[in-house]
Amino acid sequence: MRDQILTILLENQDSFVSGEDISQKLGVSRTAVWKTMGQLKESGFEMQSVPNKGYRLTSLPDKLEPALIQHYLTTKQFGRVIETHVTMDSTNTRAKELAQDGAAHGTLVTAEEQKSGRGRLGRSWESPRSLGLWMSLILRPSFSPRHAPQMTVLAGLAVVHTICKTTGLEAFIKWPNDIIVNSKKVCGILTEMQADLDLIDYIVAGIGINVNTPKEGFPRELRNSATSLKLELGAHIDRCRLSAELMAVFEGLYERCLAAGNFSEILNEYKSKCITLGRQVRVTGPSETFEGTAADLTDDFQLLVETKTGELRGVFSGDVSVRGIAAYL
Ligand code: BT5
Repeated sequence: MRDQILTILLENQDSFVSGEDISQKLGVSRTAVWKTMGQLKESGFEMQSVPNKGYRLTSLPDKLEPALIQHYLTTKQFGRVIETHVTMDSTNTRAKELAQDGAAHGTLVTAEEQKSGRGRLGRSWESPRSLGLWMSLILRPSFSPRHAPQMTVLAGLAVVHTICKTTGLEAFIKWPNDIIVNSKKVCGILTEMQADLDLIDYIVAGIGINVNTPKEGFPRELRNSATSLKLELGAHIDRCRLSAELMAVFEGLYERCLAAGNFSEILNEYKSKCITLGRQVRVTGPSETFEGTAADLTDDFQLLVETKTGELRGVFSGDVSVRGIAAYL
């Protein structure tokens, strides 16, 4: 009922809604409406309540509220089911649990704070409370598991477009999973998959965006390589709007590729936003490290690196540091 009442208030922000109207619409008592208004006020929603007129929202809290996100949502499936948490170990871990239990394609898990946010290869992801978008999206695509890495590609491109649309900042992809603004990392992506030989059960696309983090919100060792949208823009950003926009852009790209039956559909768009191309890179693999110039991306988004001897080497995944970006000097 709380979310239903909140939705009514959000849809009528310019006018008053009477307690009577709400109780009739939802088939609940006036006392129940009144109690819920009290709960909403306690969770940070400010409102005017005027006798004989009713209630009107005057300000919204800086919280990832499902009803708020859904108020801005324009998607068919992405983000239509949302599970929000204040504190979590990792939204990816929770999303995998939900996916195992049959959660629908497009289900979104968010947290205000992650205690054990995960990066790739066992690394950790700093996820301070109320300052970022720490979210995991469950996808059940019907294509072959060999295309699973392309979900990182889609997520990356979606983040870049969303940042540009909502803030005007220019963001780039550091292949394969970092998003960069003004040479610093603003977002990381961790895609995990459950599949058998030729069928994907689910993919969890974990996205962490530093939204309103102040400089001192990052541990000292990350201050030269990490940034937030607020630090770059100089203005506070509404995380609910940002997440709804991200869902819309992500779904749009996903559907385009699904309709085209391939991912080359977005290859050129991706290349134009890929900051890695044409730069000096250092590739750190499980058994060796080598340097070269990032020459191109193949149709399946492999990075082609030209070594000093002129050899062209394909890199599927792994750690690629780009000289001049995110503190690789
Ligand atoms: C990533 O790994 O960049 C993937 C991060 C994915 C985080 C999301 S949040 C929602 C979901 N739930 C999770 O548990 N994870 C996902 P990687 O490329 O391995 O980069 C990790 C490295 O980035 C760390 O070793 C640090 O150097 C740096 N780092 C950690 N936290 C950061 C932050 N908040 N901003 C920028 N850099 C950070």
